[in-house]
Amino acid sequence: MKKYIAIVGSLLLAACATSGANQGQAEAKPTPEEARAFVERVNRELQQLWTRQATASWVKATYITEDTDRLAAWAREEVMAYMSRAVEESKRFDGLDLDDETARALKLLRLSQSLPAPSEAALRSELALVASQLQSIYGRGKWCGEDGNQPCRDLGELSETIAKSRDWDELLDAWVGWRTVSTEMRPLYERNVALGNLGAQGMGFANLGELWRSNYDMTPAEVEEETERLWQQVKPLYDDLHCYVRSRLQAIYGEDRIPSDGPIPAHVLGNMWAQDWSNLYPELEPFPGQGDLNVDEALVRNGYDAVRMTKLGEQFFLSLGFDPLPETFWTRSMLVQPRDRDVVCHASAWDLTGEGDIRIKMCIRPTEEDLITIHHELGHNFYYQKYNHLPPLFQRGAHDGFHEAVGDAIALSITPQYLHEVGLIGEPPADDKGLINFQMKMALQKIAFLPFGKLIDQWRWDVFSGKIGPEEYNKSWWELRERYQGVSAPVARTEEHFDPGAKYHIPANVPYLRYFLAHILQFQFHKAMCELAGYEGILANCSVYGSKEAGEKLQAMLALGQSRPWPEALEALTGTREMDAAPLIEYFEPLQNWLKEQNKGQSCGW
Ligand code: X8Z
Ligand code: ZN
Repeated sequence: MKKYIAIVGSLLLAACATSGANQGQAEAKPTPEEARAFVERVNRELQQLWTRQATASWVKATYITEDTDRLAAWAREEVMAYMSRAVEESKRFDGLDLDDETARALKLLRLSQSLPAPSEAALRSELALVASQLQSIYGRGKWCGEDGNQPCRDLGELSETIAKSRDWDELLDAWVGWRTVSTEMRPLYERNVALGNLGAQGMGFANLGELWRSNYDMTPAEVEEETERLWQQVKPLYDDLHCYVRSRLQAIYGEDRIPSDGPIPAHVLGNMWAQDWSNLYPELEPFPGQGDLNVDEALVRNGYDAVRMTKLGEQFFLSLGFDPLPETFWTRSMLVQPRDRDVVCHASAWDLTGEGDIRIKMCIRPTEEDLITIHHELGHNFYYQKYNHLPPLFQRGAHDGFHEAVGDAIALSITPQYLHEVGLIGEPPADDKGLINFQMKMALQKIAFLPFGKLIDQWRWDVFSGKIGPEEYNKSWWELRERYQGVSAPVARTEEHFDPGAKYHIPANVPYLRYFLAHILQFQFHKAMCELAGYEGILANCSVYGSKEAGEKLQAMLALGQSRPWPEALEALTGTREMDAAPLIEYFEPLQNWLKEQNKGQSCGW
């Protein structure tokens, strides 16, 4: 690292001296060979720097203290500084006629940080610390009651209340309580936005949102159009689901609390952010008693612990022909919440070295939700393994939505029949009633999520561009929640609060469009793999467990990493180059027909 600073320093110095001394003489034009050598060096140095950053970041996320905050911030600062310099240096090659691979690597270099820093050292360290602190506030967050006299509860415990309680006030207390944690983030977040924008400008983008939207092999404007197009494809299905759920909740909480023509209060949907409604399934089950989908109970009854649940997930990937996870995955991952310290429980997958030290960090509980999340996280890990042979700058998903979609696509194969075969539930009924029940559960996860997945970055793009100023952070947030999700704040919110910060990805600065795209893509992957597996029948009932044909094509797609534009990767598995919600619509067709019947005579919408 030190060596590299010296080299860059002398290069810059040399350039200044030359232009000063040889007025009028053109500087030697760099050659494509130099560009290639530059990329090779950056790849080598990045692997080392990223390993240091990931290591510090892992320790901090699994052991939050002021000290680990600082250590992680320093490591991040080092990477940020390197990146600013490398990008500056790479500008020499602008306009050169380069081979595809080198040109792509240079482009990705500017896009590889979701939070680039300003080049001024003081601002860079400020940003690194702000970013680290925002995450830690989230990770440490607890609610101990209005006067601090309730037993303190962390996000896991508060989420459990939101999932299980049907008591209006108890739900409200947990919902409001968690949002007291994010109020102190507001000034830090403002700095995060201002400094992140400066960093993005240094990389050649108008603001950070433009940088994020530039990583899809399309223009930022095309990304917005594409997202809107996909949303319009699925919105009718969301509207049908919303209508049905609202009327059923009305039966529980009364018409004065759940008005017939308005949005649904956000705290009664079974999830802290109202992004996944499947915890309401017992109340919303279309045909009560037709098929037993209670996996939570079965996991407990069968003595599943975190390791066994994770092994079950690994087994699915092995059945498709993937290589097993390395031994170190099992010894170094954090699978359960430690009892003696604060950690960031939000599930994540890690690749610490770019060459095999892969892990997950998760506070696993024996629930179906966590079993699915394990498959989601393992999807990231198996992706890492498949592209580890590539240079570090290409060790990414074809786009970030691909990375998020892999594990989810596999989890779509966790059908009632599959669950039965692994001994977790009884024989599923073969009739339509069983199918509609199962589809309802899936829709409460997948369809409920879609508008949420879209609006998070809708909000951030406008925040980064300055269209939404700090004085209306919360107001604009709730406008979007209402417009897209048809969900409202259950009590008045003000600009004292900072409700966006109550969602992990805002303080952690993780772009969110990826999850929206993943929710579309995973159905494309699923359909393609089912066809490869030779499956014929209702898409929702297909499980590709054991199909080497499906596994082979999936692995071929993953092995491309980000070395090629994403349509090529998509084509490798699905034969198409477009993102398309048609497979999702097809998957849910039986349920959508059923919902339309149920909603007859209702006034839908909000
Ligand atoms: O953050 C995640 C994963 C880690 S990449 C657990 N997800 C989003 C969320 O929790 O909000 C998965 C679904 C959406
Ligand atoms: Zn993920």
